[in-house]
Amino acid sequence: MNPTNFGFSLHAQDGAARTGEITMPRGRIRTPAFMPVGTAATVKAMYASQVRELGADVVLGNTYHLMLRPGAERMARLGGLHRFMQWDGPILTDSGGFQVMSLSALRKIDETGVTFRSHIDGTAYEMSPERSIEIQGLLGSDIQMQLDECVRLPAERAEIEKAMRLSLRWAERCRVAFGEQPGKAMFGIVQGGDLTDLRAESARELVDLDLKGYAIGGLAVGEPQAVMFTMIEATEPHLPQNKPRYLMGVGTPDDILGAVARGIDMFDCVMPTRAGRHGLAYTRNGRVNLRNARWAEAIEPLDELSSCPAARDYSRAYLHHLVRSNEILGMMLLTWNNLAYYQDLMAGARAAIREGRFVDYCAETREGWARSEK
Ligand code: PRF
Repeated sequence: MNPTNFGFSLHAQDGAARTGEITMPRGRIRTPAFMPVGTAATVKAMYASQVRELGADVVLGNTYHLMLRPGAERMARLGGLHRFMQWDGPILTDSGGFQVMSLSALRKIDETGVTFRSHIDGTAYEMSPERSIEIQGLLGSDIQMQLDECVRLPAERAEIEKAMRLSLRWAERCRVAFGEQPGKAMFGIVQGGDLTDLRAESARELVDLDLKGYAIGGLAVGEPQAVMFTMIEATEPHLPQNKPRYLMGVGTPDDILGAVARGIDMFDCVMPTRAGRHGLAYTRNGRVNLRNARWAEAIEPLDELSSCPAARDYSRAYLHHLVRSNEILGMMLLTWNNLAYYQDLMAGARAAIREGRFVDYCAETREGWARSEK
């Protein structure tokens, strides 16, 4: 029986790495978790049932894309995002601000919210923190994100600080708009760029709002990996142990292991799905570019030991042919392989943390990648 409330319990810790479980009416989320990105009500090139079979417990949806098309009110009339896309597990939705700033035209941010024109047809929209939460509710989202402002790096302190404080005021407004919804959650988002004092302040102020979970935003936006890790280390001590932490839009397998080692519980990234549509495969032995002519007569599969048919049953030569011919199946198989790899990486991390061997797991996994394109 699924619970009626949102909950989070930790099962084991190994250094700063943690494994546990978010429980909620639509199902549990085993952490550390990787959330496949389903921007436009589809994890591109995948059936929802396939995503589930790979071991994903939650998928991500985007407020920005879905408010433009098919529209939030229409989605509600159609019975919500879960039913629409045939995914009955938890869905986390991003709030829209980050996508507005990276995709839309004529965007403007002020105290009231964001105004922008659709990248699809130029229609003008306004989105306040309250409207973002309302849209996420209309979509039927289980874990909703506050509206925030993310600054690309490098940036001046004044700009970073201004966005961080605006994000804090918006967090409060989103919390009020969200109200009490026992089976659902609204997460705050830590901002503060590459400045440790601002990160700490942002985290402390958000924690005072007593939210159900905390995301770290504003990273993987142009800074080196070492800076990202330093920012996680500056934030993590200020976050409560008993709430989930989510690093937004990250990342490579190596980024993810490094962030898990620093206490992060949740991730999302377009990398496995997007790379799959561009001929790139993630494997235990590193990344493989299937476009490369070296695979034209390679009978071996991507990974004969994988449990994923896409990795195990098809020759690299066939995948190379599909990619070169721009066949839909090439994208489908590589996306499948990549999401399987990411989900297996997370399952391996969870088991290793449980068994107190996470450091060894990271070392062995990285040794495999070092054999890249052998
Ligand atoms: N804010 C929101 N979504 C995001 C980010 C952010 O800072 C990032 C940054 N990596 C990805 N997605 N709301």
